[in-house]
Amino acid sequence: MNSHKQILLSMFNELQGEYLSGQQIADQLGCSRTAVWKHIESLREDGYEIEAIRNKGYRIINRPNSVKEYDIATGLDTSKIGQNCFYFETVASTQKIAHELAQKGEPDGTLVLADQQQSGRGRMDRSWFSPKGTGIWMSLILRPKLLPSQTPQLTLLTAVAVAQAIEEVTGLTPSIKWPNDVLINGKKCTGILTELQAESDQVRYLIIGVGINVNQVKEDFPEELRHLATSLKMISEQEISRSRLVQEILKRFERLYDLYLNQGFKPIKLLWESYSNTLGTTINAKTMHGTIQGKAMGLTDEGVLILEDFNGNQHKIYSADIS
Ligand code: BTX
Repeated sequence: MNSHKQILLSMFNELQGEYLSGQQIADQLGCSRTAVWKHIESLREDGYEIEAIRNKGYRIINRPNSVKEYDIATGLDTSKIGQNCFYFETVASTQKIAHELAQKGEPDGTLVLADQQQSGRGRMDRSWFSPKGTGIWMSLILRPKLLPSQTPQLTLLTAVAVAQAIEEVTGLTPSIKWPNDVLINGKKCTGILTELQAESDQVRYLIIGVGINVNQVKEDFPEELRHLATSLKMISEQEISRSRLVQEILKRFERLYDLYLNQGFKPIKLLWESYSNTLGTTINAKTMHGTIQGKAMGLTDEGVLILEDFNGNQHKIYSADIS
């Protein structure tokens, strides 16, 4: 059924608003006119507004802002990333599902998406607010041949892919706060969480979780997040297509991931630096061993942040909260 829906949606996409006759659909799908009608009804149940005119056919006049498998698959311009996709209405956390699927052997590039998370997680056991129908809550399974110590580079790479995609789809100007927050106008619209399973010196698999506030309005956020969080809609003042943004992220991610696997972290580092709002500024880095204050000087070629304290000593920051 889903693949039929996907073919049907691709046909509608190609026609760009023209009518598609019942007979054309029946021929393409190899089914009866009654079955065509059932497929159309099923799309309507999913929120598609479809006009039906006798002797002309069907035309989509409005699409739901959903991120179901076929919303992502229709028009997805990647060869691997996101081609294998699992969608859920409500989950505890897409990270948890992605771990389960990875353990069952789902391949590199598999995507898990949910419309809502009830226990979305952030770094260090923090929670990630993931309300229904308005955001992008997704986890990507990757199986790169990397050392566990290299994996933070993929978090940085993901932040670049998200920033590029937001720029492309919304025209907004995002910045990246080391290591993993994508901000707009200084407020957090995206969080990235990388988790891995590794055997001694080799990554078995990696799960990159991305949470993006897309179409929330201010009142949708709980009081305690309102001063630090924002959504793309709140800044751009327009409703953003979630599936279009997911597709753009997957496309950008695939390009950067290929570049990274072929040329290493250096080209990614340059891109990351071009979006950074951290470099050159004085920051507090709260690490597991205490807080260091100083100037963020840059990234090493491995993606580690270099902080110079007021005595001129340089510190390598592998993991910290920055303020
Ligand atoms: P983080 O630890 O950098 O950020 C978590 C902190 O961000 C929270 O303590 C809270 O202050 C704030 N916060 C919580 N929810 C939001 C929100 N919606 N918008 C802005 N700020 C918020 C960042 O962790 C990593 C987040 C990854 C989320 C994705 S969603 C898909 C996947 N599944 C899952 O459970 N997590 C990831």
